[in-house]
Amino acid sequence: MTKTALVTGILGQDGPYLAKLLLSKGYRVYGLIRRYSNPNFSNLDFVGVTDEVDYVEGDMNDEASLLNLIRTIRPTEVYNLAAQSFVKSSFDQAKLTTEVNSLGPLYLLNAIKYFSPTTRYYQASTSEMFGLQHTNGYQDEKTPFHPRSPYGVSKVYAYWITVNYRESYGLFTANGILFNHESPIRGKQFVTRKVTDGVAKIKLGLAKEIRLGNLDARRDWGFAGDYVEAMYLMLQQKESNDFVVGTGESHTVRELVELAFKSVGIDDWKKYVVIDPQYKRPAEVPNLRAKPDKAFKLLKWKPKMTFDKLIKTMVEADLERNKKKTT
Ligand code: NAP
Ligand code: G4F
Repeated sequence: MTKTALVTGILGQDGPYLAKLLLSKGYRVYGLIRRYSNPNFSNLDFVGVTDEVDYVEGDMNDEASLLNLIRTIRPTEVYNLAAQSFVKSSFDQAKLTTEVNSLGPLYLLNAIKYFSPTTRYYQASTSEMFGLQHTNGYQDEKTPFHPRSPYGVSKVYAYWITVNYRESYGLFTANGILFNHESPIRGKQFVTRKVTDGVAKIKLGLAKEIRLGNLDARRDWGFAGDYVEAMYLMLQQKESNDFVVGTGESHTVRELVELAFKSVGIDDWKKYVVIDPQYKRPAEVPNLRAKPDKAFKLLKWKPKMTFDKLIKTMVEADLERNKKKTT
């Protein structure tokens, strides 16, 4: 029997990498997209799977559309990647963020409970749930949550409703508590891509500066292509479980900036960076660093791409894309 997967958030960053992985394993992949006059398939084009995905229409805010999809497709697995995922915007659009990120997962879980209880469910949980909390400088599955944004708060609800439907109804549900992961198709608002795109533009003479917020924040940055493997592995386990996924290394935004400029031969990066208060947050998450021992042991998962390689790869991709604008 061909396995089927419904992937929400298929047009985002993680969706295309996950779709590619599942297709390579012989899955039929259904990708949920919202109703658009002109949907943007550029991320799927980048990984080369646009024509292999079956697109289905729905919205995380529209319960009936999700009920109907689960009832008709009855997928082997659901990967719920859809979210309002930009932390900064969640402060200004808290209600929308809560509806998509908290109620959306509830609608999907209810649909599975009523119409397809053998479907396995993956919830895209996040290290943002830890916020200020850490255990000796790290976060693992036992670290308590103290979210610092409406985004983080919305994801804590989704985390617990995912656990609750496992405990209450015996559904196979897994939370992947993923730390920051990036790639050449990362949205340009997020700091890695904002920096790599900005550096490429400066190198090519298309821009003069990059405006940034807090350079002291530390993040555990990995490669999205590695992290979707962990998502897949979580749904192949005997028992459902929750896992922290990260590299175990953290770097400041300042280090990221320095590295990106260095990769194009610019050492005096401070000339090009302007600190702009509009990019600071009402409450910051200062330090995220994963302790992914459980994933290493039970999933036998390991990140393959280093931070240096990741940033260099992103800068190179942005140089290529921006060069096209100069010709
Ligand atoms: P992303 O690039 O922002 O993609 C999010 C996707 O969600 C987009 O395709 C978006 O659709 C879709 N979406 C938003 N609202 C929707 C709605 N109402 N109905 C249907 N779809 C909707 O995010 P990502 O980086 O791929 O992350 C995937 C998931 O992992 C997210 O849930 C995120 O919160 C979580 N996560 C990400 C990271 C990370 O570092 N990347 C770390 C931990 C957890 P449109 O394209 O139509 O806008
Ligand atoms: O790249 P960011 O916007 O990512 P953030 O807030 O860590 O959230 C991302 O990772 C989470 C996992 O931990 C996901 F759940 C979430 O969906 C998203 O994918 O910001 C990273 C850091 C922050 O501390 C921010 O304050 O960079 C700092 N920063 C400094 N200047 C900036 C900027 N961030 C952005 N986006 N833009 C700046 O100009």
